[in-house]
Amino acid sequence: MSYQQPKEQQQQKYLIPVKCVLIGPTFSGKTSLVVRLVRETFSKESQPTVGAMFLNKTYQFSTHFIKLEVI
Ligand SMILES: Nc1nc2c(ncn2[C@@H]2O[C@H](COP(=O)(O)OP(=O)(O)O)[C@@H](O)[C@H]2O)c(=O)[nH]1
Ligand SMILES: [Mg+2]
Repeated sequence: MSYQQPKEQQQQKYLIPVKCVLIGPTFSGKTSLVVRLVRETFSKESQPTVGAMFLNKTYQFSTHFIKLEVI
């Protein structure tokens, strides 16, 4: 009988973290781009970001998981 790893450990094995930093002038659309990508929403009334904003989203490609971390 073969030992089966828990699902989370299996996913961890195939997890590829990708970090992405958006840099640009105020009001150039950085926050909107990240929010659109991660939450699939867009608001015309976005508030200026104080400090840094951090969001992440995981995509699955076959057996591999790409964890995109955007700041
Ligand atoms: N028309 C249009 N407006 C956008 C677009 N992206 C962002 N905006 C608007 O531009 C303004 C600044 O966007 P924001 O994401 O806060 O910019 P940030 O300061 O770079 O984070 C907001 O009022 C957004 O609604 C876009 O692709 N098209
Ligand atoms: Mg912003």
